[in-house]
Amino acid sequence: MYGAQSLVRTLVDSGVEVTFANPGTSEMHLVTAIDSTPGMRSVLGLFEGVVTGMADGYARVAEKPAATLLHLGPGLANGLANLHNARRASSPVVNIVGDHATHHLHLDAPLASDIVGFARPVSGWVHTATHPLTVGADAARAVQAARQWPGQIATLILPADVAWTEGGVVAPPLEVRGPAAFDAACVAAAATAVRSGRKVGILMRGEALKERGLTAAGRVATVGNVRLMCDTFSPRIQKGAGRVAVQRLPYFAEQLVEFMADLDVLVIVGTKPPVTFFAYPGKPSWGTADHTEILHLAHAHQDTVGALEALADELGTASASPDVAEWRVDDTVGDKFDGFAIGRAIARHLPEGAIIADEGGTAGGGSQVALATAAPHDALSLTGGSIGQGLPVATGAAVAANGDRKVVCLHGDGGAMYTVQSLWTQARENLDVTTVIFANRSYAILNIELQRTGAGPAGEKARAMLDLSNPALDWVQIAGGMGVEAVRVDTPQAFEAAFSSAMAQRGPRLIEAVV
Ligand SMILES: Cc1ncc(C[n+]2csc(CCOP(=O)(O)OP(=O)(O)O)c2C)c(N)n1
Repeated sequence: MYGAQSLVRTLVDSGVEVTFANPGTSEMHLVTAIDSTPGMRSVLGLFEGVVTGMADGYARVAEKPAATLLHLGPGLANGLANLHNARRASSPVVNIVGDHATHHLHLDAPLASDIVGFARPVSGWVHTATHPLTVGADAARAVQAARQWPGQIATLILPADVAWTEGGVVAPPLEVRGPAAFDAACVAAAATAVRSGRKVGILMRGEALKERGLTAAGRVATVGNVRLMCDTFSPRIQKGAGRVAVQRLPYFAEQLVEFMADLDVLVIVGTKPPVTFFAYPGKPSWGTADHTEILHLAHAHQDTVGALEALADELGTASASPDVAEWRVDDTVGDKFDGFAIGRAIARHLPEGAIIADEGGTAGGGSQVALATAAPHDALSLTGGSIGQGLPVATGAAVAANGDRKVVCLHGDGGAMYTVQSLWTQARENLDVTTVIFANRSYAILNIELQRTGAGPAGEKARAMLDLSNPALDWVQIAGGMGVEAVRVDTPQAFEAAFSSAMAQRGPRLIEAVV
C-alpha cells in the first residue's frame, strides 16, 4: 500500500465519503488511491473556489466533513475565498493539498510555494505529512481536527513522495467529541434576565437554529419579554411553516443599531455580539446600545441546544407550546417583476424539505420575506461576505442530499460569475439544483454603498466599475454551454411557469430572471 492509499482508506474509515477535487501532477497518486478505494466518491470541480465551496455546502447539510483535493499552493490559493466563507460557517472540511516530493522542494521548481502560509489563516489545523508510515495517522487526526466542535478547516499537506512510497498504514478513526458542556451559572443568569420582564433578545447561531434548538428557544419566548433573533448570515437555519420563527438581524449599520436599541439584555447563543458588516464614516460599528447588558448563554464550542433547553426548563416552560409559523403563501402573481414577485412564486412551489442556498444579493430580500411561512426548509447563507459562494454551496449541498431533497440556489448575477463552473459539476453529477439568477446586470449593492459611504459623486468610470450590462451576460447560453438547461424570463407569469416546472422535474435547471 502506498502512502496515498493509506490516507484515503483512513479517510473512508473515519467517515469521509466524498472528495471534491481538482488535481494536478503532484496528486496523481491520490487520484489512483481514490480510484482504488471503495467508499470514496470523487466530484470534480473546474475551479478550486468551486471545490472548496462545494465542501462547505456538503458539510452544512451532511454535518460531517468532505475532503478537498487541491493542487499545491496555487490550487489552495484559488480555493481560499470559499475556505474563508467555510471558516466563518464553522464547516468541517479536510483539505488534502499536494506538494512537490521532498527531494524536489529545494530546487524551487515553478509551482513551489509557501503552502503552509496559504493554509494557515483559514485552517484551525495544518500539518505536513512526512512519511508513508504515518500519513494514515495524519489523516485520522485531520478528520478529528475538522470535527472539533462546532467544526473547522483541517489542512493536510501531502508531499508527492510520501504519497507514492510504499509502506502506508491505515489508521483507525479517532474519537469525535461533541460540544463542551454548557455552564449552569450562565443558564441561571439568562433565566433571571428573562424573569425580570426586561426586554431580552436571544441571538442564535449553529445548532441552536435547527428544530430542537428553535423549539427550546420558542419555549423560552413564551415567558417574559423575549425576541428571538439570528445573525444576518447564518450557516444554516431551519425555517418555514411549523417552525419557531426568528428575526434576522438587518444588514445595514443604522438599521442594525435601531433594531437592537430597545434591548435591555442580549443573550448570545453560539455566536458573538453583533457588529456592522462595514464601517461607515461617522456611524457606529458596534450593534448594541450602551445600556444593553450582554450575557453569553453558551459559546459556539458548547452545547447551545442543551443550554436553551435548560433555560426553558428553568423557566418552567416544560409544557409550553411555542409559537410556530403557520403555512401561508401569497397567491398574487402581479405585474411587477422584482425580488418580491420571485419570492412569492418560490414560496408557492417550494417542496417540503428543500434546501435554499442564498446569495441573492439585493434581489434576495423578497424571498426572505415570502419563505418565512413557506414549506419547512433549510437556508444556507453567505457567511463570510466573500461572493461566489452560493453556486458551489448549492452543488455540495445537493451531493450531501443525495437526491432526497430539492436544492434551490438564489444568486446575484455578479456573484454567480465568480464560481460559474459549479453548473458544469451540477450537470455532470446530475444534481437536483434549480438556480435562479437575479440578472440585474449590476453590482447593485455597491451602487447603494457608493452613496452610503459618502465616496463622492460617481462619474462615468465609477459607474462602469459597478455595471454588468455591457455586454449583458447571457445566462441561457452560459448554462447551456455547461450542460444545464436554462430559460430567461422577465415577467412574473413566465417565472411562475419556469419555477413550477423546475420543481416538478429533477436535475439541474437555471432560470435567468431579468429584474
Ligand atoms: C470576493 C469578493 N469580491 C468582491 C466583493 C465586493 N462585492 C460585494 S457585493 C458585490 C456585487 C454583487 O453583485 P451581485 O451578486 O450581482 O448582487 P447585487 O448586488 O447586484 O444584488 C461585490 C463585487 C466581495 N464581497 N467579495
